[in-house]
Formats: sequence, structure tokens, C-alpha cells
Amino acid sequence: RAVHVIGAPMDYGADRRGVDMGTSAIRYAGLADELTDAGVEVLDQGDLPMPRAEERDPDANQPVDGNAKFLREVEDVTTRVASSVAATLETGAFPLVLGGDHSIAIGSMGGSSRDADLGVVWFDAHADLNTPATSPSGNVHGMPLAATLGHGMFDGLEWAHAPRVREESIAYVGLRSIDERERELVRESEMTAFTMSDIDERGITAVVEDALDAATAGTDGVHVSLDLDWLDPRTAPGVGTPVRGGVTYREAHSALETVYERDQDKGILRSMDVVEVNPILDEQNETAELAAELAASVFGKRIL
Ligand code: DIR
Ligand code: MN
Ligand code: MN
Ligand code: MN
Repeated sequence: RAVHVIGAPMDYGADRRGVDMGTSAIRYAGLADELTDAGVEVLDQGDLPMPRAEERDPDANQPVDGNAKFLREVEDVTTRVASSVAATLETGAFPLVLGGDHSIAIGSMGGSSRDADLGVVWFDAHADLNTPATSPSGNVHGMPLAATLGHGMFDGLEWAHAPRVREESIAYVGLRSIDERERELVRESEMTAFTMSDIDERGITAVVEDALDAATAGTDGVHVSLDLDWLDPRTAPGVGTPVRGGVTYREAHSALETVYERDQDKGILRSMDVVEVNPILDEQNETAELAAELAASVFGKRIL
């Protein structure tokens, strides 16, 4: 299998500068070697061009209703991510998109769903279902699933017009920090949502198996979105929005190995993103190392 690495060093979607260095940090941590050891052929396409945040006004393109910083820049970048992902899939290779903040997932899901009915497994502490109207922060990294579902006030933006993914094809794993409006939306929706409590009660493997069932039912393939703040901050300190009580090092590996096993059986995997690594907040670069290891687990890296 050929894996194409696509860097999207985007930080418009998050409050903390430094997440734009995530793509370098993950490469420096040995991503290519990890993937090669896992037995895949790696081609690094490099980073997509990204205007500097300092050159732009965060409030220049506000939606009519609500708050979404750098919205026009996010649209430009995610449009480019979508094209790269779609072009990579057309060559028969697997697109592995490195962030950057989680807003890039609008692009990866957009590209991956262009010619397919897409299921999504969302490994994250957060639900990422805000719209500009509900967001407490105005940060678009808290909105990618809302954008992909075609929810709310992304006025005049091309990616907001049509839903790309159906609600019932989305499964969360590991939720533990949800904004008030998001809670209602998740409850009212047909999404499958596993919180940390579900993992406590049932164990990570059973939960991930169920998430994969939901994301594969009636779809052509699965997009895996891995936000490093899914892990406990003691294990993954280099993230902009850490939340205590996340999954452990072993649970994370086990989860992604479960994805690999399902892919071996059924060929379900279509695309993936690894996001929110901020090396500025992590002196030892542990979070990027973890990101590289976890990506390798998805492609079959094993102890034996
Ligand atoms: C928060 C944080 N819910 C927001 N979201 C994050 O700003 O909308 N998502 N960090 O991963
Ligand atoms: Mn996220
Ligand atoms: Mn998160
Ligand atoms: Mn296993």
C-alpha cells in the first residue's frame, strides 16, 4: 500500500500559534521511518502553501451571524486540502493529512467524500460541532464536523452548501469536553457518540469496534480523524486545548490497531488526518512522536 503524506500547517483555526509547526514536528519525530517499518510505501508530498496569520486580519471575513476567525483563509486552505486528498485517492494511494489544527479536516473529509459515501471515526476530546453562531471561541477548529454536515451560518462558503457526510455515518470516540449547544446537537443527532465513560465501562476495543460498525454501515470507506488532545495530556502535552481524563498510551495504540485489523479484514480505510500537535507546548516533542507511532499503528506496525 502507498501512503501519501500531505502537510497542512494551518493555525488559523486555533488560538495557539505553534500548531502550524505540527507538520514539521511529526516528520522530525520519524513518521516516514515508522510507516516504512509498518510495511507501507511512503511518499511525502510536502506542505501545502499557507499564508502567515500575521499577514491577515482574523475578523476580515466574518459570517453575518456569529464568530469564526480567519474564515476566508480556512476556506482557501481547506479547498486546497480537499483537492490534494481527492487527487491522491485518484492515484490509488492513501492520503495521510498532517495538521495543523483540526479545521483542515473540512478539507480532508471534503476530498475523501468527493467520489464516495464516507464514514468518519472522530478520535477527540471535543465534538467539533460548533457553528459560528454557537462557538464560544470563534475558533474554526471547533467546527469541522458542523461544516461537513452543512450546519449553520457558514454563509457564502462553498464548503458549507451541501452536507458531505451523513450524520449516522459519524462516530465519536472519547468525548469529554462538549459545549452546551453541541451537547444538544449530539443528543438530537443520529451520530454515534462514545464518551470516556463508555471506554471506562466497556474497554477501548469494544467501543472502537462499535464505532467502526457505525462508520462502515452503508458507506464506501472510512476517514479516521485523530486529534491528539484525545489522549490524556500527561501522555500528549503538546496540544492547544488539553482536557484531563483522556485515553492512555496503551488505549490509543490499541484503538488504532483495531482500526488496522478491521481494514485487514474488510478494506475499510480511505483517508486519515493527524492534527493539533503543537511542538511549542512540548519541549520533548513527545506528542509528535506519539502522532507518528499512532499513524504507524493504523498501517499495521506491531510488536511481533
Ligand atoms: C471548543 C474547543 N469546543 C471550541 N474545541 C476543540 O473552541 O469550539 N476541538 N479544541 O478539538
Ligand atoms: Mn478536534
Ligand atoms: Mn480536541
Ligand atoms: Mn490487536
